[in-house]
Amino acid sequence: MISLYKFSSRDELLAEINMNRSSFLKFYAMSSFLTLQLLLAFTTTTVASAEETVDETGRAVRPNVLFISVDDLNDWVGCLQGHPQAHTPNIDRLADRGTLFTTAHCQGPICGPSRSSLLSGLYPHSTGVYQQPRGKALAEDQQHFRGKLLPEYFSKQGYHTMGVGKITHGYPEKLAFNEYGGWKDGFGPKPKQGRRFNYELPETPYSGTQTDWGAFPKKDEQMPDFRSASWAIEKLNQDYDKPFFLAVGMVRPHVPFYVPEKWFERFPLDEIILPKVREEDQNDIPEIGVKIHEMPAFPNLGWLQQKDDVQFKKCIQAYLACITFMDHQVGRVLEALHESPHADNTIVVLFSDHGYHLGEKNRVSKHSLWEESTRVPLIISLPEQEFAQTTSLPVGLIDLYPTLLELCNLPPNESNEGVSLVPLIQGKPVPDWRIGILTTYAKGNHSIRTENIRLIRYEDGSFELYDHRFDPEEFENLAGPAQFDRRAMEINYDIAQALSKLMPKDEAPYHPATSPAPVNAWFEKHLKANGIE
Ligand SMILES: [Ca+2]
Ligand SMILES: [Ca+2]
Repeated sequence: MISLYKFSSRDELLAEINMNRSSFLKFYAMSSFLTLQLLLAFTTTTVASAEETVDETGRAVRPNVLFISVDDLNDWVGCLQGHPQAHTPNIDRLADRGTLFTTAHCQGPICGPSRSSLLSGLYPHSTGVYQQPRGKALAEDQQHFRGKLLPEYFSKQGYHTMGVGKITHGYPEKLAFNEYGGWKDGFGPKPKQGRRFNYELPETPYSGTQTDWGAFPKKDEQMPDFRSASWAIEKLNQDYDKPFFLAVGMVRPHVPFYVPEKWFERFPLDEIILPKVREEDQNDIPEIGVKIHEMPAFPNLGWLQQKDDVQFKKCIQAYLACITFMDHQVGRVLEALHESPHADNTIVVLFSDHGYHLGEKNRVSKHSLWEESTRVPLIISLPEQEFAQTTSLPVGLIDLYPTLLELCNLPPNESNEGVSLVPLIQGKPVPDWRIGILTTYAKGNHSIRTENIRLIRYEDGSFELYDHRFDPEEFENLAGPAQFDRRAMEINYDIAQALSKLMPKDEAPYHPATSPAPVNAWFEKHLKANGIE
């Protein structure tokens, strides 16, 4: 039985919004505050000349950056408590000495749009990269991307930039970095002759997937993430005559969920805790919401649940195993930094490009405007920071670009559309902080996430509205059909209207680099209608 919607008036909505505005950082230890101010002293220095590397106190004016990007990792990390069995001791330790952003969301819920947004500092609706780009075609775009990505900016400001593994999507890594360590084997290695262990692709005209799960290959050393970590460790053990920006792009837990057997052993199949799902969850969402989110090539809930959830359990087990494997590789890199001469002047940032559904909303995939797809882990740890802090103010990956420039005392990039997170890291009052953060999936279809509320607005004007204080799984669409009395419906409509004002009014046409391959029938029509064929 659904109770009346929780805002009884517009004043309560305003109160919600004001609560956002007046929220301050929640310190685990207030006594840490002064320490943090001291740590951050360097960020308040005016921009120094390229030659100056330390200030009068010997502190690095231009600290190094270790930029760890994880692929398709949702909130199943210990510090975000997205799954009770998630085991990520290394990421959690980083959060213990950094700022953990608990309401962090991607700007595009698939790789290409998310990465092109965070690396360019531009929203998808500004560049038109709403869907995956073809090949490396974004390099042809002089206006938004060519020479303008975050590591390229650092390079122009005198940094030595290095990258390894998956960082860009649709843009050549060799252009993006001064030194690129490669990404051999892509999302593999994979069994011979296209063999799969658990999931066979169904017959469908739509985009396929590498989705499958199993214990493979035999050794960690065969995994791209192991090699990426080793390359990064080697780089951390070298000396540099310039500050460095080192990007490490982990590919697990991206599909296929393959890692060596030993990573599965921690998660016995009969002990696996399944995520909360409802078979009829999509009954209360608008028709376009069902169609836009259909994934015919991907596993659905019915398939996962057959024979007493056997594949459901295996899928969760494998995703958890992949996360712990990836966390171990991250741990190797962090340990190397800790042991290196760069430990006391390197900022560490760790994030995922978007989240992932594991059965929720009838899907094992990203590609959605719901919480599981949009929420990401985001941690920023300053040099020598020894304590944890969290903030639940809404932030986005788009904020990374201006944040890192400010933390490194580099001049701001005027084209950046995100907001520097430095005031949040410094614990300053931020009365004008944004109310909600935007995610876009297909032109004209957006979501706004505040600290407590998610609004989705589709291109036909229909809404979904969720209140996370009472419904963290987004089961109850409060803008759903006829579930409320008239008064509640009116109030919900007002809230949706108010929040939808935060969505973009002007949207760029689809980028010419957009790949024409549709994931479903809705996208087939939509892309054609937008001139992408
Ligand atoms: Ca991804
Ligand atoms: Ca529902």
